[in-house]
Amino acid sequence: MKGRFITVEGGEGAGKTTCMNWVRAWLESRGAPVRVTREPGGTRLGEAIRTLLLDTREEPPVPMAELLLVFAARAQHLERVIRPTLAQGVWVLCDRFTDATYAYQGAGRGLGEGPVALLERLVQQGLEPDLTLVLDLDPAAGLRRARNRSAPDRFEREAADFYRRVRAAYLERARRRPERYAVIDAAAPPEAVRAAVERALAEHFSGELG
Ligand code: T5A
Repeated sequence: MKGRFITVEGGEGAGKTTCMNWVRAWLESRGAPVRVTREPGGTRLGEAIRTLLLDTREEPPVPMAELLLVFAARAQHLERVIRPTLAQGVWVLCDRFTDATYAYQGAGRGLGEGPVALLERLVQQGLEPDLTLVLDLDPAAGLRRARNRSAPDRFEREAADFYRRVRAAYLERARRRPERYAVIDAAAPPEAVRAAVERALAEHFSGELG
């Protein structure tokens, strides 16, 4: 049996890292083998591309170069990690995936959905997550959380309007395909966020995991 593919998305500081730990614990407690990974990243090449994308000391890529770099990392990740892992029956839990590209490069950078959709078809050949958890949070609150934790990366230096577009894009994607997404109120206290995440997992997977 093939593994399932779950992604966690949201704006800066929405609590993805925290949420990934909850999802992993929920799956493992039900006997599902899980591989945790992230984008951009997940392979040596992908992590090198991540550094190029996030490091404020690097030359900033123009939006189209940024889009192509994200998909270059994704192509490597899919072929070397995601597809083989799923084929072994192991679940893949990924911190961000193509919804982030629609949100950040498509909406945030203003490239639109067209170029993202084109590359998605080319690179993914129909593969998409079984479930995407969207942690929804007012961008100002998310940036405050992220800045309390570490120095801002290149994306965390964008203007407020950029994050409003990112948030709106995530919500719009979830609205169009409610069966593939669960929108979680990430402004709630951690216990409430965890409960909402676990409800979404149960709704989607308890039939197959018990
Ligand atoms: N990117 C990525 C693109 O532009 N295109 C793409 O296609 C892809 C894949 C890096 C960047 O790459 C861009 C988007 C990103 O800018 P990242 O490192 O995954 O991606 O993204 P970040 O958003 O920078 O991740 P962070 O690590 O900053 O945020 P998290 O993981 O969402 O937040 P987390 O869990 O570390 O929590 C932040 C703080 O909040 C607290 C936590 O303890 C922590 O201190 N917290 C809460 N506080 C109160 N209430 C709660 N419910 C809380 N939950 C967590």
